Amino acid sequence: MKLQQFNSLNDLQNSYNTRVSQILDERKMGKKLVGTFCLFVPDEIIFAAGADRIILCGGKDDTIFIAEQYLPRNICPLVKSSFGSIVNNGRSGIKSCSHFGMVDMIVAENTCDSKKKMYELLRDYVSTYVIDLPQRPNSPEALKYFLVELYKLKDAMEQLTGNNVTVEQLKKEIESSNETRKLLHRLYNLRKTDPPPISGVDMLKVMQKQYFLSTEEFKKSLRKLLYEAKQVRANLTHKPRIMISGCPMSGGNTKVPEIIESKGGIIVAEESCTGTRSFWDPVDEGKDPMLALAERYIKIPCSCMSPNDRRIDNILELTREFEVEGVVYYTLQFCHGYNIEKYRIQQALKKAEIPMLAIETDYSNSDAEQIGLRVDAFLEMLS
Ligand code: BJ8
Repeated sequence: MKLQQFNSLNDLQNSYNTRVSQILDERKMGKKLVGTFCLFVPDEIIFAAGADRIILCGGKDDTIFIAEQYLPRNICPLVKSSFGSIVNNGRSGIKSCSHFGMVDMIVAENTCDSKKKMYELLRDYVSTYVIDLPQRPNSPEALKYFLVELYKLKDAMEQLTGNNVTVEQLKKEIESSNETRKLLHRLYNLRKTDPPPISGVDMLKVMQKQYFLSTEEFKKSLRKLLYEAKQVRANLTHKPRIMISGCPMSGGNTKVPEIIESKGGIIVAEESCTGTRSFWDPVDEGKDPMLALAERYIKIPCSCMSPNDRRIDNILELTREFEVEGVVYYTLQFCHGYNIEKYRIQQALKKAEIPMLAIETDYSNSDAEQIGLRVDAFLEMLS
């Protein structure tokens, strides 16, 4: 299935300049822009304070060499690419995306070691606020602690914007984000058919825009895409149904899904932060909004959490729901959390009789051929 089949996808692909102009206009009107790197930062609080937000996770190779002047080489490419883009702004011949230089504040989070140490360096370039994320999600103390952290974030956002975050505004933003989550569920439901109407590469490109566009623009695109995807008449060719599980694939990084689909597989779901983890659970609209946010966000099964059995349960549930025939376990080089979790996940999948292929890679293309050979063999085994 090619990107050009959906006009809405073309619009999404071409949305960069429009979004940058929108931010420039907002800034002229005094609106603040917050940069984020992670799903644990609740957008709802940022929006309720009247600020806009944009994701700063880098998925491109070209700023990594800049980051390596400051950071060790043996940390994950996502951290290096992001840091390189921010530090680079206006300093070298490499052209970073301009939105990296537009944020008034970064709201970061203590997750993996690479990220949290990188944030310490970022402070020299842009105001950086870090949420202290408790990492034992099942303990009641952790929830209480996280709730206090979210109240502190609310205070920081009020200070940044000069606006009060009201309960009404929070509820409105929660409803709006839940609406996005519902639209994404509807889109993912279409992928349960055989074959699905949308390729995994296309779906990833949609997901990479989730935290880049404003929520209204993103929802508009999702509605259009849903309409178009429902019109697709599926041909009857079955392809091996693959789920990707692991590290996020930030904007610019589509290497592995492209290889899988060029070799004849079809990706039907992504258990990742550029997939189901970002929208699967809604925020409870019947509760106090701050508590409901804390409860929802602390449950995100990132590998920084311990224990993280919730992630294994989710993976197994997704394999059943999407009738997955094989899992490609994707880790970025030097991402220890996801790399170590691979063992238990492989054991769980083995028990469920679902084959798994582990791929560890970076943002370069130097290993593309070798990955292609391994994917070929994996798909052949599945068919
Ligand atoms: S909630 S996955 S977005 S932290 S790949 S930087 S984990 S060493 S991106 Fe993440 Fe939030 Fe977790 Fe999601 Fe570290 Fe691994 Fe790099 Fe990672």
